[in-house]
Amino acid sequence: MTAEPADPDRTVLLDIYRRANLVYRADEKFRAMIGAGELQIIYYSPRGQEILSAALMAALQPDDYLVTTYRGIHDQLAKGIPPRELWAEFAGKKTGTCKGKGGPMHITHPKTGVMVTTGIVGSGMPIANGLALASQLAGDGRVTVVCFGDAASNIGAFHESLNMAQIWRLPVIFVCQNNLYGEHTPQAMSTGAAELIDRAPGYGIRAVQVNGNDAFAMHRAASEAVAHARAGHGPTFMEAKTFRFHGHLLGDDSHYIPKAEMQAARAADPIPAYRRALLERQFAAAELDAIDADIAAVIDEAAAHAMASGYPEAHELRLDVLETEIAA
Ligand SMILES: Cc1ncc(C[n+]2csc(CCOP(=O)(O)OP(=O)(O)O)c2C)c(N)n1
Ligand SMILES: [Mg+2]
Repeated sequence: MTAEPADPDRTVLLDIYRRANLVYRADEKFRAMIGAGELQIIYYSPRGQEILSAALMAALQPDDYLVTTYRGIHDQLAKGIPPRELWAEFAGKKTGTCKGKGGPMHITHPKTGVMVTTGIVGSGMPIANGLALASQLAGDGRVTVVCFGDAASNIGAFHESLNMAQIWRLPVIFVCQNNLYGEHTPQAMSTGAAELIDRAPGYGIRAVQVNGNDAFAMHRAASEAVAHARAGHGPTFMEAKTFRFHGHLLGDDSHYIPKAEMQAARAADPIPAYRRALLERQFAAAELDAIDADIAAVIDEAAAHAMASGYPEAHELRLDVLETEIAA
């Protein structure tokens, strides 16, 4: 008989709770503000994928690298980007991570290891290999995580990157957040393989399939992949199953998702499920409520700060592009 794997330490469990609920609150606030006309942006809700990112990022060190996609607000917040700076960048304000000139598609914050956010599907993986190669050459012990979707696993760069990472034993973790849809197309219509993990053996790469909505399983799988990479053993391909509750972008009526599938996913909502799991482990409801209240205040303040900040000036347009600035 195999023993049940041990839970992470209680501080880690609370850390995951905090990160996941930070994403949850931020998303609620973004949707409320956009709905009220206070913010005019194209918005991609991470609702449903919060636990996956929170458990993944809690397994990393703060200076480990992350590359993610423009639907990656859950990854960015869970990795540690200060909500104020993230919010301001979403709103195009000069107090943002990229001084308001990158916007939601290009969130970058090297101080918290968020090195690249890209809108080009599948393009993050070769970049992650480059970051991991730099760490390997420098011997700095960092691990690079790259997040992407199920549909991105059909892009050529995915296949080239897995192959190269394995040849060079790069300290990189390829995290495929399989939410079963790419834009408005179900996985089965775009992908020959029924299970994405089945693509990995062709490259000889270590591979693991996990329920990304299960914080315990996700944190365990991520910790093992991190330990493998840090020990110099090379990359992991991780297929983390999840679901998105608001379709591809806000305003999407999700008509292409069978109603029963959506209902089942919502009934298994990972946010309340994780809270229940913590209560079953004798965490006090009051302690979790206090974290929720603190997060709500942090998000409200971040949003107010962003809205009160100014836009970049016209003369700043060509600054921050090259190391040596071009005179305006
Ligand atoms: C190279 C490229 N092709 C197409 C698009 C348009 N596009 C944006 S998101 C998307 C689907 C992405 O799906 P998936 O990889 O599953 O990620 P998810 O959004 O579900 O997390 C597509 C085709 C793009 N941005 N880049
Ligand atoms: Mg997808």
